Amino acid sequence: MSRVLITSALPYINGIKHLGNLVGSQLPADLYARYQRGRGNEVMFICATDEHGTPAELAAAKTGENVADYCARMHDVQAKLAAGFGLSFDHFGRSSSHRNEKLTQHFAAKLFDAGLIEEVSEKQVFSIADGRFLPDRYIEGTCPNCGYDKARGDQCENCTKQLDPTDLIDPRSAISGSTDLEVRETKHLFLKQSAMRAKLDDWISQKADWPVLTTSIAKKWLHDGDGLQDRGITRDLDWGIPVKRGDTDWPGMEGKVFYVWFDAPIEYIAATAEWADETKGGEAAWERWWRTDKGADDVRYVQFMGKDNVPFHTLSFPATIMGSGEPWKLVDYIKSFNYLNYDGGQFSTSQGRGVFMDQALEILPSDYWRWWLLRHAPESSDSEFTWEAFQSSVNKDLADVLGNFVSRVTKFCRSKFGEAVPSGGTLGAAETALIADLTTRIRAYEAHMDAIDVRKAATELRAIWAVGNEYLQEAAPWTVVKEDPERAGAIIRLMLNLIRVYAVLSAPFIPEAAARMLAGMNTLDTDWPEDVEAALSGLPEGHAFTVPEVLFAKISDDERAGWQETFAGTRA
Ligand code: B3M
Ligand code: ZN
Repeated sequence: MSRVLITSALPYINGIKHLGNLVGSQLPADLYARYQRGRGNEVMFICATDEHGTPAELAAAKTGENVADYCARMHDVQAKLAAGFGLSFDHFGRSSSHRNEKLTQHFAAKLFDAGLIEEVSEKQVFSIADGRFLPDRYIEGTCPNCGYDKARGDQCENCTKQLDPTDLIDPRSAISGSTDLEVRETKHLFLKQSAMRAKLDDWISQKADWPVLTTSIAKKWLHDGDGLQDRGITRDLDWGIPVKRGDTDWPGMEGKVFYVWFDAPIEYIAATAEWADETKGGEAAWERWWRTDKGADDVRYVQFMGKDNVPFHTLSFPATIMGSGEPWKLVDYIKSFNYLNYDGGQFSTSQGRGVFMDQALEILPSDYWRWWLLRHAPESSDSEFTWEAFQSSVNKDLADVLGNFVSRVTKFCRSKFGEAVPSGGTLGAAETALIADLTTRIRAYEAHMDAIDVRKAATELRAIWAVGNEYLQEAAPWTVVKEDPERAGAIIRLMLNLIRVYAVLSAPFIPEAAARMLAGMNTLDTDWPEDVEAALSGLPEGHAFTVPEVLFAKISDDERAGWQETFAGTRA
C-alpha cells in the first residue's frame, strides 16, 4: 500500500465557482483521490478556501458584511457545493485558520533566519480619512488614457490600460471616497526568490515526467527577462495574517499582513493539521504526510491546479519550503490544466457568464456534470462547453452505453430468472475472449489513471462499458434462453458481476451512479479487479439483487434548448 497526498488549488472565497474552475483543479483531484483509494492506497486529500487578500475584502464590502463573517458564510456555501459534487476531501479547511496563521508566521521566521527576507522601503498612497495605506485597486480616479472616471489604481477597466495609482487624475479612496491622500514611505518584506533561482532551476530540471504545460510555465519565469524576481510578501490590509516572526513582533511591520499568495499554499499543510485536530490524531498524524523526518519520505505528493496558478506552485511555494531549511515534503507531480470556455466565449466570475456550481446542481445530478467535464478536461489545450456536446455525451455515454447495459441485464434476469444471480451453466470461448479484452482495457485504464491522463482514462472507461454491451448483443441471452436456459443463466451471471466491476471502475468518475449500481447488486465488495476473471465471479450463485432505478435520464432537445437560453446571458 502506498501513501498519496493530494491537494487541489484553493478556491477563492469571493463567490461561487463556475464549472471551468471546478474542472481545473478540484474535480480532477477528486477523480485521482477516488482512484487511489479504489486501488487500496492510503490517501490524504486536502482542499480549503483561500480567504485573504483584497478580493475577499471587496466582496465583503459589497454585501455589507464584516469580512470574517463573509468568509465564514461563503466557506459553508462552498463546502456544501463541494459535497454536492461528491468532492471527497479528507478536509476542506480555511486559510484563515489558527493553524495557518501560526505556520505562516513560522515559515516567515525561518526564511528571515536564513537571510532570505529583505526589508524594502516603498512609497505608497496613504488615505488620511481611512487611516490606512491603500492597495492599488482601492484607489479610484480618472483614466489619463480614456477619461473613464472609475479607473482603478492598477488598471482601467474601460480601456484595459495598466496603471500606477499616481497616473490617475483626481485620485480618491475607493473605501471612503476621500481625496485626502498622500504618498508616504512604508516598509515591506520581500522574499529573495532570486537567491534560490539555481536551486529551483535544478529541481525543475529533474521533473522530466511533468506535463509540459507545468514545466514550460516554470521555465519561462526562471529564464525569461531578468529571471526570477524577488517577491513582496506583505500588504497593507486589515484582513490577513499579521506579519510576525514566529510569535515575535516584527519591527516596522505593525498593522501589515502577509500577501495572500504567501499564506495560501502554506494552508495545504495547515489544513492537514486542521484535519488532525478534528480527528484528534495529534501532531504525528499530519506530520507523517508533510515532514520527511517524520515519515513523509515515502509519500507521493500530487498537486492539481489551473495554469494561472503554476508559477506560485513551481517557484514561490517551493522557495518558501526549501528556503526554510526544514525537512518539509516537496511536491512530486504537478498536474495543471488549460481553460474551459463557455459556448463561444469565456467563463467569467466577474461577469457571471457560464454555469456556476450551484446552478449546475439545480438542473442535474452531479454525475452528469462530472462525466462531461472530466471527459472534456482541458488538458492539452483549452476546451469548450457547449450544451449540444453536453447533451450528446450524457445521452450517448451515460444513458445509452452504461445505463442501458445495467437496465437490460437486470431486467432480463428479473423476468427470466428472478432477482437472484442465476446458477449453473458453463462459459465458453466467447467469454474467455471477453475476459481477455476486458483485462487489456482495464490495464490500459489503470495506466491512464496512474498517469493522470484524464481524457484518455475517460475514453478507455467508455470503451470498457461498450465491450459489455457488444458482448451482450452477440451472446443474445434472450434467444439462448429458449433453447438452453442454463447457458443463458451463466451469461447473465457474468453480466451481473460485470455490473459490479463497472461500478468499481467508474466510481472515480461517477460516484453516485456507481454507489447505486453496487446497492442494486446488493454488495459491499468494492475490490478493484486486479484479476478480472476472479472479479467476475465475485457475486455467488443465488445472491439476491434488485433492479436499480434508471441510472441516467436522457436530456431532451427541449430541455437543452431551455438551458441554452437560460444561461445565454449573465448572472445577476
Ligand atoms: N485561490 C487562485 C485561484 O483560485 C488561488 C489558488 C490558491 S492555491 C494555494 O485561482
Ligand atoms: Zn482608460
